[in-house]
Amino acid sequence: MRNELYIDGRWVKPMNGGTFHVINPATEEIIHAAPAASPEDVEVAVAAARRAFDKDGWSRTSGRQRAEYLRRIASGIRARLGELSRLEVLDNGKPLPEAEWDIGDAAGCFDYYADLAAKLDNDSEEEVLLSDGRFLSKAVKEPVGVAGAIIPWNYPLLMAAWKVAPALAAGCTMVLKPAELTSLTALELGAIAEEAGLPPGVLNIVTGSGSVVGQAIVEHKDVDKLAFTGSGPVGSAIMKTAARDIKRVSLELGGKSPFVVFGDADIEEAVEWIMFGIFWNQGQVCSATSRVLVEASIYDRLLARLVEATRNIKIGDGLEEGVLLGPLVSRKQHQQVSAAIEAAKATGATVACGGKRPAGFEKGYFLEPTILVDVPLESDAWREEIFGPVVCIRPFETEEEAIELANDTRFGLAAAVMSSDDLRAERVAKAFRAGIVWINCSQPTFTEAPWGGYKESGIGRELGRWGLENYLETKQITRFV
Ligand code: TAP
Repeated sequence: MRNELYIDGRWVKPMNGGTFHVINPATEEIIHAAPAASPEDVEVAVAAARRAFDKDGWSRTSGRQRAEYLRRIASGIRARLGELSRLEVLDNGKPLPEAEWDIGDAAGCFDYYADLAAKLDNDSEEEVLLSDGRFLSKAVKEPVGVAGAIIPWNYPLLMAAWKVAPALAAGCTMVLKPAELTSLTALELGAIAEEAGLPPGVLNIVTGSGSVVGQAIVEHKDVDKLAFTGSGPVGSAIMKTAARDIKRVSLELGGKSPFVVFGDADIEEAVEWIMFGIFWNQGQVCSATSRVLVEASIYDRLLARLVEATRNIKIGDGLEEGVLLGPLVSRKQHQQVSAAIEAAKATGATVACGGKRPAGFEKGYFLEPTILVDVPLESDAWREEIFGPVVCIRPFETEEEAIELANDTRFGLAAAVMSSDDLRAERVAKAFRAGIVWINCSQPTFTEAPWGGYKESGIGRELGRWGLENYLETKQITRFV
């Protein structure tokens, strides 16, 4: 576990000597004192990123050269999959197999953007003769500049990969700030980049709090683009500050995603996908399908099966064999999610299962997987993101009613539908006002497919070629002939 920041290709202590405690959420033990950067450290990091972009020529390297570095980073991550996965569990609490899955995906993300970087070299557009026949014009793509990335704690290394890989592929340089709650694997990414021979200043990693380190990045005049994943209020504040000097902004924010199950769906399959959709990563997932709408004809049977299966989920320390649900990430998150369940009960909702600290767990931020029924449509439990293993479930009568209920939210990140009628599933998928829609499944995420939200769930798309566009400008070059 590292106690230095990665700035300009070197490991440096924070200038003010600051540290913060890293706590294992399964044991509540302090396991490390991580480096807390100051605004002065951010200043040095941004200057290094600026120099690497403008003077050292990262922006002018060929896509193929950048691809080479990205592939080496991917290999470095894979070579340390076991170690990085364990660190992620200690820091975040998630079960080890989930952490291994995330780390493998992070490596895959670097490989994917290596391919796209290499393709950029052959991406030059044909010159076209403009209307009066005396001008030739073409459009070229160029990197935006210095990017600042601020990421959350739910997928620590994976969220870093989603931002670092496309930014570097495009030819941008970056200053990355992981969440204070989960900084360990992001710092390891610095070590992997160093081993990959990435030129100094191309990737800088500064750890510390959002209000100090994050804010300093957001306010910095030499940062051209901000990429943020996290809560709506912080995303909104970032956008406001960024507006001052017209920084480019992409935001991946929260959701309250619906999962519509029709009466012709297979109940067992539906239960499996619902559980995957809401309990994976302890429900701390922006796209978690946290509102389940079930056609009245199968509602009682599906609910009974869901309750039974949920009661069988093995809870425990993420390093323990067979555990499917670890602790929440922090005491604060545990308090917030527990308070949301209590508030739901006060509005008339009924706890069908879960709802409290599991028996036998005195330490650790553990919470039972929870199913809420009879949740009033106007209550916070139905409308606001809980970001924990809590699902609200209710019956519906008609397709129109299901769509109306599904779309009645200020969020629009994800939505899912299950039906054996393909035409109906397609119709409902198109009717959802959400950026990500799953048919007959929930949550599978692919590096090749666009990721992002409608409405208050964000701006822009990550992943796929859309993720690369976030870090590119388009320039027209026109000549007089
Ligand atoms: P946020 O406060 O939004 O944290 C996300 C990131 O932003 C962290 O790196 C955080 O730093 C940083 N940050 C905080 N304030 C900032 C500021 N003023 N300027 C720049 N950066 C700043 O989320 P949270 O407090 O961890 O979680 C709160 C709620 O947000 C959760 O309950 C959940 O509803 C939602 N959330 C959503 C997502 C996704 S993926 N959409 C992810 C996490 C949380 P520090 O944490 O280090 O201070």
